[in-house]
Amino acid sequence: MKMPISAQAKMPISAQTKNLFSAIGIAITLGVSALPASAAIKTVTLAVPSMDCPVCPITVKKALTQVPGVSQASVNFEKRQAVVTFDDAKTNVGALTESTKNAGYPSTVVGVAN
Ligand SMILES: [Cu+2]
Repeated sequence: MKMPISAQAKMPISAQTKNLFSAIGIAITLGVSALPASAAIKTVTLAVPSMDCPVCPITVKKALTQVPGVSQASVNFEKRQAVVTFDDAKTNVGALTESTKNAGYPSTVVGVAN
């Protein structure tokens, strides 16, 4: 009689352990699949000092948003800055500064955020 009781007592524990492992497995799977997507989206702030009138930001914004991989670009004339959200699997900061330069507005990187 003692043996079946101890065997029964162990059963739920091993079942819990299996559930725990499968939960960890799911968490790892989700983590791995979510990581590249979240790491790829970055936001860079560019200084664009040569913008000298309120129409300039329109040209700069157009140049930035035409770069493949750029999802958003907001250009602030007062700050002389552009804040660009991009997928770093598709483009990079160098391509962004190049695009504003080609549009007539050389820019430099203020900072990059993930
Ligand atoms: Cu202008």
